[in-house]
Amino acid sequence: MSHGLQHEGEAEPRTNGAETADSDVDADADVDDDATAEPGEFTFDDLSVVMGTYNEEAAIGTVLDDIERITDGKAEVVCVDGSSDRTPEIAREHGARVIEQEPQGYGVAVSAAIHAADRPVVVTTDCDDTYPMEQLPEFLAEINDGADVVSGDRLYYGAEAMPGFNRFGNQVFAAIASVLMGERVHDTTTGMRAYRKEVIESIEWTENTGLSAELLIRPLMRGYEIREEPISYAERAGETKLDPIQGGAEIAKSIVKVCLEERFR
Ligand SMILES: Nc1nc2c(ncn2[C@@H]2O[C@H](COP(=O)(O)OP(=O)(O)OP(=O)(O)O)[C@@H](O)[C@H]2O)c(=O)[nH]1
Ligand SMILES: [Mg+2]
Repeated sequence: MSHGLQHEGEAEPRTNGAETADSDVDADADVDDDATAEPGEFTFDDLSVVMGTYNEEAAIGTVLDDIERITDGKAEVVCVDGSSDRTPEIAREHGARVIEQEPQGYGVAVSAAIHAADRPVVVTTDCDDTYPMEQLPEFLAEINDGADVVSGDRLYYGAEAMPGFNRFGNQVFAAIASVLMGERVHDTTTGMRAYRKEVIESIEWTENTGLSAELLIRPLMRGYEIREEPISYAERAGETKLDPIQGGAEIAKSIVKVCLEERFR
C-alpha cells in the first residue's frame, strides 16, 4: 500500500519537542499567525481544539490557559464534559464551549467533541496536562504542508512520564497495528492529533476506548496522508480515567477489528 505515512522526526528530530514543554513559545513561533500565513493557509482562526473532560479540575485551567496563550485566543475550544466536579465551570470561565453528557467513556466523549467542532482543522487533546499545547503551531504547519492527519508520537522522545506498563502496552499496540496495516506506525493511542475536518466527516467512527487507534487506522488505510509528529509527554495531573488492563484489552480488540474491517472493506 502506498500511504503517505511519514515520521516527521526520523530525518531531523525537532528541537522544540521535548524541550518546549516548559518553555515560552508564543503564537509567533511558527508560520501560522495571521501576519505570516500564506493565502489559503489555515491559521489559528481555523482551529478547533476539542477534548473529553471528566473530573479534570486539577488540570483544565492549565490546559485551557496554554491553548489561549499559544493560539493567541483564536482557537475555538470544545469540551464534552461528564464531570461532577467544577471542571465545566472552569472551562466556561476560560471561554470554552461546554457540551454536557453523561460519562460513557473516552470515545463517546471525543466522538461528540470532534463532530461538534466548527472549524476546518480539529485538534484533539486530553484534559490532563500531558500533551504539549506548545506544539500546536507545528501541527497546524503540517496540515498546511498537506497532511490530512498529524499524529503526536509520544514514544519518539521516550515518554518517561508514562507509567511503564502503559508504555509497553502502547509499543505493543503500535506493533500489532503496523503488522495488520502493512505500514509502520509508532503511537496508535495518542490523544493529541490534528485532523482536516473532512477526514472526520467522511468516515463512520465506531469505537469507544479504542477510538484513538481507530482515528489513526481508518484514515491511514483509506489513503489519507498521515504524519507522525514527535511530541513531549508530561506526567498526568489528577486521576486517570482509564483502567489499564480493561482499557488495554478494549484497545487491542478495536485495533484488530478496525484493521480487518478496513482491509476487507
Ligand atoms: N466526557 C468524558 N470524558 C472522558 C471520559 N473518560 C475519559 N475522559 C476524558 O478523556 C481524556 C482521556 O482520559 P485519561 O484518563 O487521560 O486516559 P489516558 O490518557 O488513557 O490515561 P492517563 O495515562 O492516565 O492520562 C481525559 O481528558 C478524560 O477526562 C468520559 O467518560 N466522559
Ligand atoms: Mg490522558
